[in-house]
Amino acid sequence: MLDIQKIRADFPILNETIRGKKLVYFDNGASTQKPQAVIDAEKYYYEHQYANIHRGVHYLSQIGTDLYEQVRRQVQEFINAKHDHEIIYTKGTTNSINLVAYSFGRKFLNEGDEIVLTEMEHHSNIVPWQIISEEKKCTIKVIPLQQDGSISLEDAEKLITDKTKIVSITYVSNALGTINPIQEIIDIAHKKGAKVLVDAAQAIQHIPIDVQALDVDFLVFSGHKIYGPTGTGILYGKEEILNEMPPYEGGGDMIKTVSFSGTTFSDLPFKFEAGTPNIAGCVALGTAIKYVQEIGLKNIQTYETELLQYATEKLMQIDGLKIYGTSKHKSSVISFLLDGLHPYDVGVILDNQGIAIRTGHHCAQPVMDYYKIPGTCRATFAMYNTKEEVDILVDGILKAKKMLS
Ligand code: C6P
Repeated sequence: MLDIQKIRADFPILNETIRGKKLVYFDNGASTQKPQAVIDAEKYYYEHQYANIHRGVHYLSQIGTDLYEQVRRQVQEFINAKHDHEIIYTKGTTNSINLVAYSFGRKFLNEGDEIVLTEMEHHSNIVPWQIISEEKKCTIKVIPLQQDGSISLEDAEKLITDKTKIVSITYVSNALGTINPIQEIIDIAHKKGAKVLVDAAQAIQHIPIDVQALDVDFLVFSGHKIYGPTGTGILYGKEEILNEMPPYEGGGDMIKTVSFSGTTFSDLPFKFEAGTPNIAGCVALGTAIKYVQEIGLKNIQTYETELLQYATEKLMQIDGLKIYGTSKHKSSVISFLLDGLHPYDVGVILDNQGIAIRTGHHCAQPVMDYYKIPGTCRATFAMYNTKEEVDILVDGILKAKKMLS
């Protein structure tokens, strides 16, 4: 059982008043709010420990390096990676996927190869593959959506073939909340000799993940969606594959020797970490992960599932409201439309009541095309949200309906 009031007290922003109303924050899919401990960790680092890392012999540089590397081991433990050098720091999910698309693509993709995605992917898991596939003359195959927002394993079996080099799939759809059967997809792909990237941007904060149990080849996520700072992210990759991949960016920290006759590259993980990173952000990401671990992802998942069920039941009682994404396996996302009303107008009226939701295509335009809609209103839940807040959302929606109809 979570002590929600205790958790809420850790997040200073939840006490804010927005347009005269108490903030109800349901835009957690876009980014989660930060607990005081994370804010303090970043501040403390700048106030007391700051220097550049991996360079200096001096005390502060060594402290910074130790903290930064300690968080790498913490992430390793969090997702149960075999080695800490399989954890690459990035700027976020988008950056991680681009790194894999270009680096893996440059080495392993050839003309006629196929890349398999799903119709529910975020643009960040579509566009990098389009760019590299054009360069390498590869084909992208798309596992289609079904009406409830899920994909079928029969379709996956048909589309993943001997020609497939990589399957890149989201664990949880940001637009629909669907939890994909990633274990089954990984097994299908591996049987065909294909690698698998799992986009865990919307999963890492909700679902316990064990990369070794999944046997996944790459897993990516953003720090800012798991209560950590913006500009931080992780790429997990299996050692043997990362070792084969060429560097993505060149610069300081990723080399062993440089001369004009040739350069040799660092070993993992530094080969993929060119330039001065977001040191303070990474240190605070460690604090965010510790915060989540102390509460327990299983506890968080149980609570959020209960909240999702409550919200789904309440919202379905509103006349003219349609939920998009009704798969049996869902995470805490509710995308909806009100009959005849534009999502933007609904979002503005909710905002006037202090309720933050996201409206639009959620960077998943193919999903909107599938349903032939311009976008949705999207409420996404985190561990600090409550049933009372869901009731406020329901009242807000009823008010929006009245004002706009
Ligand atoms: N989705 C949303 O409101 P970045 O921006 O790099 O941290 O994450 C990109 C990304 C990749 N994959 C999925 C499944 C995502 O949900 C996101 C980010 C946010 O839904 C912002 S568009």
